[in-house]
Amino acid sequence: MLNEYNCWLQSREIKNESGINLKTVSTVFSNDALIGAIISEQAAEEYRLGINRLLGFSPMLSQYKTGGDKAAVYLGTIKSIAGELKQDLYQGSLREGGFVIKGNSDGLFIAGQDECGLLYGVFRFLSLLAQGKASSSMDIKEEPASPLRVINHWDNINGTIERGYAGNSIFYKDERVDFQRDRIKDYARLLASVGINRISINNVNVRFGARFLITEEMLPKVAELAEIFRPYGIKLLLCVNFNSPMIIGKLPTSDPTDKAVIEWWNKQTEIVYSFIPDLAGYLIKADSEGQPGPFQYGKNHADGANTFARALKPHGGVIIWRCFVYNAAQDWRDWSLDRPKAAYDNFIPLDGQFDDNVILQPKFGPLDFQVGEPVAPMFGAFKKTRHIMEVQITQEYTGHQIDLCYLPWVWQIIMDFNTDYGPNSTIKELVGPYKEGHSFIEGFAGVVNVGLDNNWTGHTLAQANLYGYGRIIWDPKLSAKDIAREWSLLSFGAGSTGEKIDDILMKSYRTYEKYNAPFGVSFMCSPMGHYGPHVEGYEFSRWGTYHRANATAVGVDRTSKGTGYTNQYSPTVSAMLENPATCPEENILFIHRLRYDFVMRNGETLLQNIYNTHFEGYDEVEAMIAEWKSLEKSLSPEVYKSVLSRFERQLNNAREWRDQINTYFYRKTGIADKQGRKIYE
Ligand code: GCV
Repeated sequence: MLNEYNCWLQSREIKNESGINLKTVSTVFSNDALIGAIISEQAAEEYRLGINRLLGFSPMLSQYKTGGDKAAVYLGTIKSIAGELKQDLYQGSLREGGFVIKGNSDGLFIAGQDECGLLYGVFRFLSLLAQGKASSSMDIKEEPASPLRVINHWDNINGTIERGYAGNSIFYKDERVDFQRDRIKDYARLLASVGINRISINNVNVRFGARFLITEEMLPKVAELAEIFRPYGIKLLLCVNFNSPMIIGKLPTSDPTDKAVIEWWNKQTEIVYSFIPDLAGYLIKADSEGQPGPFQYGKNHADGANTFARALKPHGGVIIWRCFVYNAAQDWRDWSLDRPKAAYDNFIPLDGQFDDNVILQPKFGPLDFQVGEPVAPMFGAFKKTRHIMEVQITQEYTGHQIDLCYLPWVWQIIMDFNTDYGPNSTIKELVGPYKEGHSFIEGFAGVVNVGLDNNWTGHTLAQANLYGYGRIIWDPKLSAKDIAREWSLLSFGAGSTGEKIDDILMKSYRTYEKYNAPFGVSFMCSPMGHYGPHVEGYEFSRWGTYHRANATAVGVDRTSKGTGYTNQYSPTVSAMLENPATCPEENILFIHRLRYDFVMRNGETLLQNIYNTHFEGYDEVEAMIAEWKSLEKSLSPEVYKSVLSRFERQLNNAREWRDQINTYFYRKTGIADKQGRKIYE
């Protein structure tokens, strides 16, 4: 039965049906690189732990010696195995982190392109073994689509987590870096097992004591964290405050073009690297929601980013620069301003002006992780700028890990989105290493959903979102269904329980979407908290998040006749979105302002569709609860009860959404539900 803490790395005494004797293992490492050796050692240790976890015995590991005893399994790099054992596993070169798993009459070879590749190869082998898919004739070659596979923590130094729903921070407590070593190591293992290779450990809103993480006083503890993640091939990123030269350095300005400021960043960065020589770099939120940035000095974001880039360059570091830059003091009376246009307007004109170690990080959608948002127009449009895509694994707008919402579902939709800038320009086809003149998306950053809760994610089934994030950014061609199946097999084992659970997962996104704000209209949620409905909670606020519903119509016209947002896309995508008949219906109110009597593709009016989806959403939660209840006997009481209690809260939430949304539109229009279902006055 599921041990929640272990997530998808369950202990499970399975039968070894692979046909391979997994007991004797030779390690064929070339120990020429220090960090490489640490990672290879960890890979071998993970093999030992994994076999023990799955088969209940500890294999014998020994270093390969020419003329020594034959082993059943060999762990190394493609190069070291070719050199020592004359096994030609792969000709050519895989990407960093790639691996080969191959069985032949000489044994089973798990070989990385590099040491991280070996580590990932070991984890993939263990995963396949646990899924009953390992065999003595395996012949697998894999390489990650995304070079940068990043986790972002929004953890605060006081131990709270911005938009965190699974307990307090695993990194901080009481204004200091404070963690349980074992727990961090277990976390690093979970992340590495799905291929994560970068982690930012503090909130992008860098406030209070967190502003001093880059000082000699705090760096020793940060370096301890780096040391725990290092054997797992995961490098740290630190979020920094743009005003650090003033806050820490006591300079009169933080103007990124000022000589003293540039000098300050160079020196401070040297100090940082003296503690963590393999730091991946910095991550920054500038000119955004109260965070300082270059605009305050009349400078643009290339001026800002390049100063950081030049301080990091001598150390091999990068600056990841967020594109969540918009005017957060808007006037609802003004229909001409349109927040979703801001990121494109601020960054696309700078394409080509960033140094080669600047990586931009726009959110996947133009607004803010809303349900039913289209993919942002800057993807496919950048030609000379390195960039990655930000998504939320944490469920800020998707139910706070109280409501079930399986996110790989929407990530698959994102991956399939065709930017239509020439051939092969779907998002999944654009994911890959940067090459100038091409729009390659170098990877992803996922705002993570973990905290100190024993099951890491609050809702046990939300573990599937963390797992799925790693899997889909490694291989964007994987479907949400494949991932759900893998995850449930690993977590619950073979059999109908896991199958039913992945079936529940697969329905959950659409169900959530149905009872939420209708058809991509966005921001009908409660202000600040973002859980539950408050239909006009943001309607007269300063945040630029309006739906503008009146008695006849709802939505914002973002076509070329309206705010002109659709002009930011390639001509074919723009034309597709502009036409209500071709615009995806899940985004239709994001792009169009429609009358309630607009007839949708199923022949029903928009208003009737709003009613229908909200009734259906609630009913579907009830059905999921019934399905969950049918699993009681096959689950541990702890897991069964904790998930059930969340489903019960979800049902209340769905009821509030259903009734408040339906009543709101009924009051606006005076038009009743065709089917006569209960809508409150
Ligand atoms: C970290 C949204 C969230 C904020 C978050 C911000 C961001 O507005 O509500 O909590 O701040 O996005 O992505 O920077």
